Amino acid sequence: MALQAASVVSSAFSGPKEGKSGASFKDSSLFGVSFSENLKAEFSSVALSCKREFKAVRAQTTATESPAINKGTSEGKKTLRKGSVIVTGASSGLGLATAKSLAESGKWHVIMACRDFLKTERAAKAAGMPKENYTIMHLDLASLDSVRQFVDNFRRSERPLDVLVCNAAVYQPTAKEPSFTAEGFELSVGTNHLGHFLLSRLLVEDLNKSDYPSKRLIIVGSITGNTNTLAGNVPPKANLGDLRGLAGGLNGLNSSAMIDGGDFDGAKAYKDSKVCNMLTMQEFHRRYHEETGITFASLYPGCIATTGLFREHIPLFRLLFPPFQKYITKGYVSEDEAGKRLAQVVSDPSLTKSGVYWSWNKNSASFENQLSQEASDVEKARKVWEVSEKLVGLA
Ligand code: LMG
Ligand code: NDP
Ligand code: PMR
Repeated sequence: MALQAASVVSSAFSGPKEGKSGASFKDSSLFGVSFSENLKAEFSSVALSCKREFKAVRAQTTATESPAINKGTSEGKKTLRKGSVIVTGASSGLGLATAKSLAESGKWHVIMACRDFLKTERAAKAAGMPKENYTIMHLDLASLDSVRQFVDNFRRSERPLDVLVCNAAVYQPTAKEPSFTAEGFELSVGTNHLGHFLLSRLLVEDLNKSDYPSKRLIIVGSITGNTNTLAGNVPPKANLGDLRGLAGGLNGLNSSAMIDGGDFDGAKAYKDSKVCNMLTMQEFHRRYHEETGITFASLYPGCIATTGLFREHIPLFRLLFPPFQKYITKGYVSEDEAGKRLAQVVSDPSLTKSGVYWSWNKNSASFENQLSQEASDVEKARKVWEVSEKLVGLA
C-alpha cells in the first residue's frame, strides 16, 4: 500500500517564482540553428572554474574501513586506496558504461546495484570488466523493501561507501495507462525518484562515514526536464504543478498518478521524475554539504540515443532517433563517451564543487549548466523533499 500524505501539500504553490529570466525562445529555431542566449549557454564552451578543494583526510569512523591514503612503498609517496562506488542501473546503457570506465581505471571497486543479476553479470563480462573490480548486488528501485534490503546487504559487506551514483531509470512513452511500484506509486516517478530518494537518504550516512578524500552523491538528470532548453520544450513538458498528485501518493485511485494531478502521460512522468532528481540533488546540497563535505551533483551526459531507455518506444522512433540526434540536433553521444563523462563526475579531482548540474560541450569539456526555473526552485525542492520523505516512510 502506498503511504498516504494527502495533507502534506494542502496549501498549493502560488508564490512568485524566482526571478530568473531563463526561458525565452524568441530566437529559437526547431533544430537549433539559432538559440536564445540561454540556449547558447547550453551548448557553448564555458570555462571551468572549479577550485580544487580536496578536503583533508577525515578521521576514521569505523573499524572496518581501511584508511583512504596509505603510505606507498616508495618513501613518502602516498597512494589512494581503491574507491568504492555504487552505481544503480549498471546493467545497461550509461550505468554499464560508467561502471566499465571506473572498473577499468583500476582505481575503483564498482558495486553494480541492479534488478537483474544474470543480465548484469553477462553485461559486465561482455564489457570485459576486471572481475576483481566489481560486485553485483540486487536492487529493485520499484520496491522500497528492496531498497532497504539492499542497504542492509551493502552494510553487511563492510565495504566503505565513497560515491553513490543514482542512475537507473524507466521511461514509458507509449503507455496508455500507468503502472505502479510495489508500494503503488506510478512507476516512473516511483522508480526514478522515490526509490532513489530513499536509497540516497539512507546511504548518505554511509557516505558521511567514508574517509575518502572526495565523497560524492550523484543523481543523473536530463535536458528534457529543463524547459530552458529546446529539448525541454518538446511536448509534453515537465511540470510538477503544486505537487497535489505526489502528495496523494501517485496511486491513480484516490489521487492522480501524475505529480501535478493531471492525466497520465508516460513521457511527462519521466520528465517530471528527472526534475525531482535535479531538485533532490540541490536540496541535499543545502541540507548536507556544509556539515558533511559531501559533493552533491547532477548532470546531463548528452543524448545517448541508443540505450535501453527507449526500449518501449515505437520501432520507428528507435530507428530515427539516433540519426536525428547525430545529424540534426548534434546532441548525440555514444554510451562509451557518456560513461566517461559520468565517471569524470565520480572521480575527477577537479569536479568537487557541490550543487552543480554538469553538462559537456562538443569537445567533451565539462561546464556548470543552468537549470530551468522549476528545476532550480528552492521552495519546490523543499516541498518535494518533504512529501517524498512521507511517501517513503522517513517522516
Ligand atoms: C510525444 O510526441 C509522444 O506523444 C509521447 O508519447 C512521447 O514519446 C513524447 O517526448 C516524448 O513525445 C512528441 C512529438 C510531438 O514529437 C515528435 O517526435 C514528432 C516529430 C515531428 C517532427 C517533425 C519534424 C520532422 C523532421 C524530420 C526529421 C527526421 C528525424 C525524425 C526523428 C524523430 C525523433 C525525434 O511533438 C510535437 O508536438 C511536435 C512539435 C515539436 C517541436 C517542439 C519544439 C520545441 C519548440 C521550441 C520552443 C518553443 C517555445 C515556444 C515559444 C513560442 C514563441 C512564439
Ligand atoms: P537504460 O535503459 O540503458 O538503463 C537504465 C538502467 O536502469 C538499466 O540498468 C535498468 O535495468 C535500470 N533499472 C530500471 N528499472 C529499475 C529498477 N526498478 N530497479 C533497478 N534498476 C532499474 O537507459 P540509460 O542508460 O539511457 O539511462 C540511464 C540514466 O541516464 C537514466 O537516469 C536516464 O534518465 C539518464 N539519461 C539518459 C539519456 C539518454 O539519452 N539515454 C539522456 C539523459 C539522461 P534493466 O537492465 O534490468 O532494465
Ligand atoms: Mg529530443 C537540441 C535539441 C535536442 C536535444 C539535445 C534532445 C535531447 N532533443 C532535442 C530536440 C528535439 N527532440 C526536437 C526538435 C524534437 C521534435 C522533433 C525532439 C523529439 C523528441 C522525442 C519524441 N526528443 C525526445 C523524444 C523522446 O521520446 C525522448 C524523451 O523525451 O525522453 C524523455 C527525447 C529526447 N530528446 C533529447 C534527449 C536527451 C531525449 C531522451 C532522454 C532523456 O531526456 O533522458
